[in-house]
Amino acid sequence: MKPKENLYHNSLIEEAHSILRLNDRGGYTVPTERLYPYQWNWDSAICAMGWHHFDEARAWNEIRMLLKGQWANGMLPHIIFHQDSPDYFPNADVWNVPKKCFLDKVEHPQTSGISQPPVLATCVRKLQEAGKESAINSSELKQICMKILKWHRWFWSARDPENTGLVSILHPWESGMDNSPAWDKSLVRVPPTLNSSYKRQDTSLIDSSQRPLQKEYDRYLYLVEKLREKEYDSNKISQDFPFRVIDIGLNSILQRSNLDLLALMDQFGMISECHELKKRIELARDAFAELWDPKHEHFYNRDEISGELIRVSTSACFLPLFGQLANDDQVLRMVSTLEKWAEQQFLLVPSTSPFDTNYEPQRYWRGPIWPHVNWMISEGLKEYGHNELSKKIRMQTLELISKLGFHEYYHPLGESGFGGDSFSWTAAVYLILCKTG
Ligand code: 9WN
Repeated sequence: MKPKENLYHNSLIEEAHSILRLNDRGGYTVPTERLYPYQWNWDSAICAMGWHHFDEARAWNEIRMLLKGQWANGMLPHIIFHQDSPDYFPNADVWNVPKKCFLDKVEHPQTSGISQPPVLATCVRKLQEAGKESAINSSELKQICMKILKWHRWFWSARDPENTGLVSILHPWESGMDNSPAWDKSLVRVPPTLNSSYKRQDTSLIDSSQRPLQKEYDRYLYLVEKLREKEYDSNKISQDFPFRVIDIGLNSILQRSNLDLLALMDQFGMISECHELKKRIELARDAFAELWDPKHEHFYNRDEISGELIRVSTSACFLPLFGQLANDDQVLRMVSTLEKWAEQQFLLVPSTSPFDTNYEPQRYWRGPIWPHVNWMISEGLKEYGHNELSKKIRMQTLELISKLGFHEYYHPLGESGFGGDSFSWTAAVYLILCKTG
């Protein structure tokens, strides 16, 4: 690794700026060239925070462009296809979202039909706190908050119709941690697609040892076909839908975003909206107790069809720290698990526990480190007063990026970077972590 003083090197900061500019497609940022040629939901929210370090106006444009994809029912899709590209599968034609889903039937960009972890409200709050008064006026900010609340309401109603406090995902892509071994057992219920002629593009761009297996893609596609058949309408998607999981990562991020949205709306005196948010925050807080396994002293995901906890330890299981959802004892247990991993020379935080039988240090979400997940865990630890571990994660992330470059994900032994390069949210996280005290 390079000596520590190089971590904040001006040339790296410049490089991070250049990557965001390189991936700018006129108001929105693609995650990386070719591999991901559209606007992705949670990538974009993180990128806005990166942009904010050197171009506030551009940061707000990122958010405006993202919100252009919002559906009439409030859902904010995981991909917005602002323009066509031959490089990605599945494209807008495969999703084939009916026009009736959109508010504006003419101008609305094509989108996918599922969502992604809703980190946007947290990013908007960070922008507002760090920004100049002039960068956005309060009436527009209020409108942005209303749109985000509409999205969160969609999660509450479409993905938690029984009002339990926890929302489900209906596709591994909705978790943003697509190929996590946490979904393996639940995916067994999902049959493969009957479409044998589709062509994946990812493995022609990236070594297949770093990407999901074909059997997983066949199931991802089956789920898209099923959702498309039901026109993405939650009233038509019956209880026998074959994949229904409580993703602890998405639920933690949603809780954190609810807290941040509450703080923003409180500034505007939006009393009834604040009341609604507070109720939901309380409900989720109580429901989270069910995701804690006292025997293993660990938070876990839950399969909604079997009702069982999914006892696979992943980086998402530490995100209750970010959502301020853990009690003191749970925080101590999480800290001690992370310290145990670190003692064994693993850099933090591997996406799957290095002690899990499914651990694969270079395959998608089955082991490698993702910088934006580290940012969230490090933030959470700091808020709980675990400054040393928070700082360790921050410094290790900066070291990885400065030593290996701006990759999509990294080997937990710090040997190499994988996936796409010149990666936008890695550049954004570098800028965020450089400025974090
Ligand atoms: C499917 C863009 C996205 C991220 C996800 C990551 C990956 C897409 C893919 O890339 O997912 O949405 O094709 O693999 O898993 O978190 O938002 O960076």
